[in-house]
Amino acid sequence: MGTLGAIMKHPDDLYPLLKLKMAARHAEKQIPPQPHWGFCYSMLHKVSRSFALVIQQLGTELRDAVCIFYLVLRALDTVEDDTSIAADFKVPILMAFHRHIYDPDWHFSCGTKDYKVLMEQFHHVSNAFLELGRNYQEAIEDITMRMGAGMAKFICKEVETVADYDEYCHYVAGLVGLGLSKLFHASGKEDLAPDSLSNSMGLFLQKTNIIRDYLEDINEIPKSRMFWPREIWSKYVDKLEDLKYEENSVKAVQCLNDMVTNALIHVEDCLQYMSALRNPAIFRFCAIPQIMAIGTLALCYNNIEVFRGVVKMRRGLTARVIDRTRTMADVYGAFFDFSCMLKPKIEKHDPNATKTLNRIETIQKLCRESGVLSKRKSYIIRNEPRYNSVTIAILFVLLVIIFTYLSAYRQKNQNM
Ligand code: IN0
Repeated sequence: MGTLGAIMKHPDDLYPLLKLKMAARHAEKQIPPQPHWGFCYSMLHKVSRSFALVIQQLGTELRDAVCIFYLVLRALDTVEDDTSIAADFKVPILMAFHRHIYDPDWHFSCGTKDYKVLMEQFHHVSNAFLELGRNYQEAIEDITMRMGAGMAKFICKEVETVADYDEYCHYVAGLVGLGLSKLFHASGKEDLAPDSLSNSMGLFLQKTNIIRDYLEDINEIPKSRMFWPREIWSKYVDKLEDLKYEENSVKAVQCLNDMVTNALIHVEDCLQYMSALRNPAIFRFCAIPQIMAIGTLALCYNNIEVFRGVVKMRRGLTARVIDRTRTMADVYGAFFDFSCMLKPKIEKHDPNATKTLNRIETIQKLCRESGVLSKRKSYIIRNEPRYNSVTIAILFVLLVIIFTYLSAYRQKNQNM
């Protein structure tokens, strides 16, 4: 559906979408003048549009540290993902990456598109890293070292069991949670969170990505590695790629539901982690991706489209999440709404129905017990589009602008 069609169907999205667009414009104008920082922030905007906006709202010192942490991790990821590099060449690079970040003369060409530029111009990231406070540097170095070693371990190892799956997700995402908690603590704005909660924050996001990206990953040429654990998919099919064939639709959806149920286990820890945050900007930075994740899981659950195309939250809903997430009440509200969206999709005959239902009801109970669920706008999509007066006014102004522009354009052409 085109943007206009989507807006007509969800008119409430219009205002947050416009606000997001203006915020993106504003953020892009604020790129620092120094070449190394300029490179880092424009790269951040290129590789992660909406996330870059939320990083932008952190105070300067923490924002710089998170920006560099994000780019170092993206670079490590680019090395891990590049299937054209032989394993015995890749492993030493991953293992030594935490030392390379101190060396502006080091660079390694790999990856494609924006990631290729990031790798080729990595000296800018190193130069910016060297300007960070020592506490920030130590946190980034430590996590990069542990993540590189973990990635290296999994280069030659498949994800067989659910324990392997948790271990892999710990290396590539749980450690990001540990690292971020250290950066927040180093900024003096937060207490140091327990590692197990920080880990769960990363696992919930990463498992959602792995579920959502099934088709994209399985169809990648050259073949990319897959992270759905054999212990789960082998209950439904003989080969992981069989899930995408139409004749296996029933099994595919059951397997998908099993994976979603597995991811839901982390929600309790994530809510606990977020409820302990005190700084409003750090809170938003952490909460927005979490709400996007539960929203994506609610969309993916029992949805065969995961095996046919792209299942993503529409841009307008993302804009609404970014616009509205400020307090823990917003988080409980969103988790409650998306759990309510998922619950009626649970079918009695699904092999994991009882387990899924229990996990959803636990989440709903936690949200209800917070005592803050009343007085809020719901995320649940209504069937009938509802037009409020602000939306009608904005639509009217937009139509007048388009009409005026088209008339002026026609007049100009007639006069020529
Ligand atoms: C992230 C995480 C992230 C943000 C905030 C708190 C976190 C706590 C623990 C672990 C991770 C945390 O968020 C980003 C979100 C992101 O990049 N979104 C994309 C959209 C998308 O669909 O990918 C965007 O373009 O906006 C995230 O996914 N990861 C990440 C990486 C580095 C840092 Cl510093 C923070 C990646 C991952 C693998 C899930 C950890």
